[in-house]
Amino acid sequence: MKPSILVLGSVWSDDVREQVAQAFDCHFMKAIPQAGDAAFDAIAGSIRGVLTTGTVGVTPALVAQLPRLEIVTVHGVGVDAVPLSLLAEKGIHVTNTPDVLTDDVADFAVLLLLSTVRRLPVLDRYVRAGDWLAKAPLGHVQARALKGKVAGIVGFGRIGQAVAARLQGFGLQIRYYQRSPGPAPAQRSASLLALAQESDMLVLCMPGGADTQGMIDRAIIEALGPEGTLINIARGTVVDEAALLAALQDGRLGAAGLDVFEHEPQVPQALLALDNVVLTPHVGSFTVEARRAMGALAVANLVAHFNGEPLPTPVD
Ligand code: 8YV
Repeated sequence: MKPSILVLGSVWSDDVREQVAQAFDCHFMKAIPQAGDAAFDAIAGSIRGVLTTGTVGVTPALVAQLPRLEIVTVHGVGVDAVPLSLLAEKGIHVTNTPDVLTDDVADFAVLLLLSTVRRLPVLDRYVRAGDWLAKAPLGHVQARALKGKVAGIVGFGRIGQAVAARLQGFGLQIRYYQRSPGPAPAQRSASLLALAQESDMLVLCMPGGADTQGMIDRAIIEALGPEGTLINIARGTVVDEAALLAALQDGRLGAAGLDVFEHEPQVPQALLALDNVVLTPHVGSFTVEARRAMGALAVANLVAHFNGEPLPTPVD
């Protein structure tokens, strides 16, 4: 008999669905089931594994309803939506999908940075609206150059370093900040505030979770300044979204490219009205190739666990 697993979230491509369905008795649910969900109650006692996304994760309440749970597999690198210490206490394994998405997420960070500083969506809308034909003025659009400027990377792990390597090719000077020193010869600023003061653009690549919650606050945003650009491909929770919105509205911050939001998929209505922002729906790893590799690695972790083999990518 195939082990029963719960598959949470709405990101699954047909090939991931097929792969998991081959190996497991799968129960798909788009969101974490609410108390009193009869369909879930009927299967909860049989569930031995959960496959979930980086943002849906699992909650302590869900874990409490799954008495036979042995493993939580995250389809993504970030594990901030998973209660790691609770799962460790219960002896439940956790895995994620590092490395296979690094290049595509780093590419996306660069894409979002370029789109933001060159105001790509504004220009696209200009053509579509017939403004080019109508010879409407374009001089108010503040497209900016990258060359010779300083890019500050917050979080200098695998993704941060991959972003830095790409941005060097655009003639940007690179600095970074994280608590522990990263690999030489990259230049680490003395503090996050110093990095924001020294940089023309900040690219957020740090993990989410309690340690980084609200780290990009009003002081950091103001230090980046009226000509500065903020790019967030990390987690919405790392930014004080209200402070960001206010600074973008009144010109204390130049521009922002945002792939993640505090309460996604909700995006503050006022952000939608701004021309100095580029908004995308949490798609850093959204390529056919990365999503296929993430799916395969997630399934490989589940299969290894149920075969009693070492887990390919456990989270410590
Ligand atoms: C995904 C992510 O969007 O890797 C992460 O941490 O946030 C993303 O790659 C998500 O986890 C897809 O399942």
